[in-house]
Amino acid sequence: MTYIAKPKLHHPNLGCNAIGFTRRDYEGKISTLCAGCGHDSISAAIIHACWELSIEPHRIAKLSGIGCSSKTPDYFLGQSHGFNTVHGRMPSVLTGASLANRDLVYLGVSGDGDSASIGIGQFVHAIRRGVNMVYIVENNGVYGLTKGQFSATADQGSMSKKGVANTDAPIDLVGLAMQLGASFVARGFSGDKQQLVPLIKAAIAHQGAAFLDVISPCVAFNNHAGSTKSYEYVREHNDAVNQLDYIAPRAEISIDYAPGEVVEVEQHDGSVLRLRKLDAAYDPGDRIAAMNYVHAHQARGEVVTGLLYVDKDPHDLHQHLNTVATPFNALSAKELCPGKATLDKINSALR
Ligand SMILES: Cc1ncc(C[n+]2csc(CCOP(=O)(O)OP(=O)(O)O)c2C)c(N)n1
Ligand code: SF4
Ligand SMILES: [Mg+2]
Repeated sequence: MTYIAKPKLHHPNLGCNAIGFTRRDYEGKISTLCAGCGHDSISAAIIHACWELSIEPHRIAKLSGIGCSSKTPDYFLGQSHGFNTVHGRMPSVLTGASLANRDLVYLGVSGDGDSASIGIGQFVHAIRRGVNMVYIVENNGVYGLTKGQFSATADQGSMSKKGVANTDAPIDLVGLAMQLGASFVARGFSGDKQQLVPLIKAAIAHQGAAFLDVISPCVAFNNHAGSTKSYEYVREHNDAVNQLDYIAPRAEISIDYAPGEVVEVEQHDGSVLRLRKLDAAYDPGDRIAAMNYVHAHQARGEVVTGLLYVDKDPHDLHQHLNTVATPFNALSAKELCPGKATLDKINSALR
């Protein structure tokens, strides 16, 4: 990998957020991805969302696997914690980190190859366990880094750059995440920042497993006619079910819509998800109906985007395991090691 640091100088009048940071404080190194790669737009949306949420950068931990998508955490949040794991192994490392320190915001960044092929076992278990995280798949339907082989999310019949049709059935990560019990499921498009930024903000505020599938065209290997993951195809077949406004806790709600036009979901931290319905029949609170809707539209070649499912009362792994609230690094040696007598008692209970 090549690393190019960004110059530190910036315009003195650059706006600050509530904790005094500029957008530049949330940036990383200069990207080495191909010009026009969808992944860079997702990095920009993450920077925007974290800056607007005024999260202190040291409170975020970004983890990834291997791929062009998994390289991107180097290009945003340069002052945050980072861990670039082995291919497909981000979810287990993230789960361990989250169990050791629940005070951080966990941002898992992966690719369709990283999560739907080599890492699919890890993906499904992190989701079904309800790890409190934002899990983003930057989905381009190919293994970009290894030069454009079809990935497991490539649609059947989608054409490769060389004109060969994909014959395998695709894995739909959104449908899978809903079936596995993710409490927040959304799909965005790297070419629609207006839709993507509030989805990322809402996913960060969500206390549970939040999964975000972002269609992110690979301009080098999968942006031609006949591909269902190209900019042109997604723009033409994008079926957005709602438009989300994320309203931070205690922020004033300034815009009013006519009754029935919006659905409001209050999250545990007091933030409000305000959903302007673009499809009047769509209910993001109904998991089964959402799965049916997404699959029926997918069969027609449409790409359903927006906040697809949200559980108003999510439970996460910490609640399931009744873990201690204090991060391990703040516990004393006595608390971490309760002594021989306690250990003997545990061991004898297992005999
Ligand atoms: C264990 C292992 N197997 C295979 C590879 C080769 N490899 C590197 S990246 C990659 C696929 C990346 O695809 P994706 O996750 O979709 O990321 P993209 O580059 O498309 O963003 C593969 C197969 C590897 N690095 N490690
Ligand atoms: S090969 Fe594709 S995925 Fe990788 S940086 Fe280039 S455009 Fe992006
Ligand atoms: Mg890919």
